[in-house]
Formats: sequence, structure tokens, C-alpha cells
Amino acid sequence: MRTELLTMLRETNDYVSGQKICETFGVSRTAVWKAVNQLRKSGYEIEAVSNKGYRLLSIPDILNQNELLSRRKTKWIGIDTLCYETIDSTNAQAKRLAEAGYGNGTLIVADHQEAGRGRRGRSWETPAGTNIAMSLLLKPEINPNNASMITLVAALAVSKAITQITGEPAPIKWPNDIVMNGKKVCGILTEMSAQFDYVNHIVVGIGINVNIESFPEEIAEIATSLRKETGKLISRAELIEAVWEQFEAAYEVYLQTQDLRNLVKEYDARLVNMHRNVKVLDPKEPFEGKAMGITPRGELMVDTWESRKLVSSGEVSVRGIYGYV
Ligand code: BT5
Repeated sequence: MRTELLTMLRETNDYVSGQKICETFGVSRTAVWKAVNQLRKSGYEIEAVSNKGYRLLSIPDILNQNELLSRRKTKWIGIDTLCYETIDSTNAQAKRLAEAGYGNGTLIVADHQEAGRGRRGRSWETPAGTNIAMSLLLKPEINPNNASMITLVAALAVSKAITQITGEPAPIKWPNDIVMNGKKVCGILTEMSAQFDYVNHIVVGIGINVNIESFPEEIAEIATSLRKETGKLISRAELIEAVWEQFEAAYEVYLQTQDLRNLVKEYDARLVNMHRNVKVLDPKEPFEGKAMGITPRGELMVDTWESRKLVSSGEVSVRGIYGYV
């Protein structure tokens, strides 16, 4: 009932009478009073005025199940939403939950990660209270060869959601970073458990720097946050909801063809390096060329002076000629 009460107070944006709350939820005045007090304890400022009722004055930037579920508008993502104050890694937890039988669409959110993971054994920083670390569990009936494209679907969703919430452009650095003014604001790690021709499960992990104001020295040069770039304090719960609404829509398009043919245009429009010179740090043979967008399979097309090359995400990093972007 706390979740539903929160939704009601937020959406009414005015006083809601105790009587109305009792009738809507079929509970006593005391039960309403208790629910209000529990919400207050979690940090919500709720005013109570006799003869008028309750009014929500302010919402803390907290990530808990009530806050997330009371905002949920997605069709299937997050029906099961699990929130943790601290966890090793939301991707690791999603995997454990998948093995314990949790289903498609389960969402795992943490305020703080102690062992957040990047790609290829790198680490990802999520200090407490300021950022988003979350993972979505998927159990799609797709060919495992098509799974890596889901990372690009997620990048598109995050890019669109950030713009929706902040009003600022948030371009994609192929394949899995979102950048603002040349610095990384989000990283995505997709992991899969599969057999030869069958996907057991896929975990899409998304880390977004939201309200953090300073970074550890090692990443200060390449990392930024929405707060730093826009000057605004962003509601993490609102952004989470926006990301999954965008993801649900784009993922549906992806599933129709199991590739990105119907998303290429939107993705390319957000590609930070589009028509710019890039260095492809291929361990076998690094080369330079002009980024020309992605193929329907999510490879980056790079035109060198002699030919067009297709770069697959697993193999290489791409850099701008003058730095990270
Ligand atoms: C990524 O790896 O960018 C994928 C990051 C995915 C993190 C999410 S959080 C929720 C879920 N649970 C997990 O355990 N992981 C996922 P990669 O492209 O390999 O970049 C990693 C590199 O980014 C590191 O080596 C650092 O240089 C840098 N880095 C680490 N923390 C950062 C941060 N908070 N912001 C920007 N850059 C960071």
C-alpha cells in the first residue's frame, strides 16, 4: 500500500483527504497514518493538515522498491524489482537470481557497488548515494549470436532517456558508452549465459553517473556526471524509469528482426564520432579512418583510405584522434 499511496500523492500533487485514501485502499485511518509515517521515515516530506488531508512536499533522491514501483510505467520490465543499499555488483546479483529462477524482466538496482564490473575485467565505480547501478535480466528466445547487439539497444535507450530528463544531448560512443562534452557519463556491460544455440539468460548492466560531483583521480580525466554537465540535481528514480521505458520500446523493435536494421538511423544520429576520424585500437593492427555509422548487426563502419572496415565490439576500442572521444 505504501507504493500505491506514494503514486497517489505524487500524481495528485495536492492534498488528498484521509477519507479518500481509506476508501481507495479499503484500509483504516490508522493504517493510512502508519503508511504516511513509514514514508516520512524513508525521507519523504509529507504534510498533514486537518480537513484537507495529506500532501507530498518533497521526494528524497532515494532508490528503494516503493519509489521505483510507484513510478513504474513499463509493461514487463521491473514487475520484479529488487533494491539493495550495497551489493558487490548488480550484474553478479542478476546472474545469481537468474540461476535461482527469477524471470525475464527482473530488475536489480543498487545504491552502491563494492565490486562493480566493466568489460574485460575492468572495474566500475559506484559510490553510495549519487549514481545508478542497475541490471536487467532477460531470457529471450534469440540466437546467441545476436545477443551482443542488445548492448547497443541499451545505449540508445540511455542516450534518449538522459536527453528526455535533462534536455541535453547525450551522444553514444560506440558501442557501449554515453558521453557528455567528451567525457563518460554511462557504461554498459552485457553478459550472457548460453549454450551453442540457446540463451539461458542475458544480463544488461547499466552504470550512470548522476549526481556525483567529483571522481577518484584515476578516472577524473575521462568521467563526468549529469550533475556536472547540466548543473541540475536529477532524480535517479525518474531517470531509471525513463531508461527502461525507452529500452522496452527499442528492444521490441530489435526482437522483431533480431538485429538493429530498424534502429540504425536513430543510433547513428546519436553517434558521437559520426563522420569524424577515429583510431581503432585493434591489438593486431591499429588503424585510423572515418566513422560512418553502424551496420544492422551493430558493427562500426570505418572508412580508411583504401577500404571500408567493419569493427565488431568484442575486439577493439575506438578513440577520437585527440583523446577518449
Ligand atoms: C563499462 O566498462 O563501461 C561497463 C560498465 C558497466 C557498469 C554497470 S553498473 C551496473 C552493472 N553492474 C556491474 O557490475 N557493472 C554494470 P568499460 O568500457 O570496460 O569501462 C570501464 C572503465 O571505465 C574503467 O576501467 C575506468 O577507467 C572507467 N570507469 C570506472 N568507473 C567509472 C565511472 N563511474 N564513470 C566513468 N568511468 C568509469
